Amino acid sequence: MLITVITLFPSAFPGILAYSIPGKQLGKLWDLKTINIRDYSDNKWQRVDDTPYGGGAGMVIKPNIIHDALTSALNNYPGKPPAITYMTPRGQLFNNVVARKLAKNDGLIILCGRYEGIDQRVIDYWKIHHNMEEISIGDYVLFGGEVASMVVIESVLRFVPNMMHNHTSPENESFEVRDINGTQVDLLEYPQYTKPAIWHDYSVPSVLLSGNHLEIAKWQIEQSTQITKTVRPDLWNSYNCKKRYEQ
Ligand code: 6GU
Repeated sequence: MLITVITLFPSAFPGILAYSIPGKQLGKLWDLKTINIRDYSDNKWQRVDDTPYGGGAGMVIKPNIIHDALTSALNNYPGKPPAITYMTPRGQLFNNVVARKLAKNDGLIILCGRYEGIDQRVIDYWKIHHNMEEISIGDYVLFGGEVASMVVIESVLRFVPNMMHNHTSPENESFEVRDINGTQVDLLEYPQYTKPAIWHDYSVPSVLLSGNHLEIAKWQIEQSTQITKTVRPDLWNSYNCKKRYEQ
């Protein structure tokens, strides 16, 4: 999978993505390219933004500059068109379902905005002509899309075939817990323990030392259930609705 990030801060990449499993597979199962928006500036001062029509604070990145950067990114994908996303707090909420869908593409272009935003016309144009999708990673505002793009890249990479072999599969972590029958359930992950068996007066739950795999699996699902009910009643509700629907 070739991922191209369009940003004003290309030196921020690969950043954390150079570590751990993504880092090990960088150049093998996936590649990362950055495009500096400033390289597509239309003036000798290398400015990319201007004051907003209608007034107000902040600056807006000009549409022609973003268009040229996106066009140049797209030219690196001669085959099947890549998925194109624009990182913005105004986008659809990112989650594992979106990550799995993006991972089905051989290519991904991620546009990162900064400042107050990007001229709406180039957003509209790329949504209409190239299926660009606006994605938000949560209900808070960041200074720019760069950190959000790394969040998206990490979670997408976990669904790229062969990325996780010999490591924890993405199928048994939070939101992807399996029940006793091996069916995937949308609950938070149960707690994990390792040696020593006793630490600061805290014991590892005794069932985990029992060797009884059925009892251990039942305990883990019970933990997932309790944690989800308490911390994420919204997830617990949709889990129950889905279960009822499937019956
Ligand atoms: Cl994708 N970008 C920015 N700038 N802020 C955000 C976001 C994205 N998602 C949540 N907040």
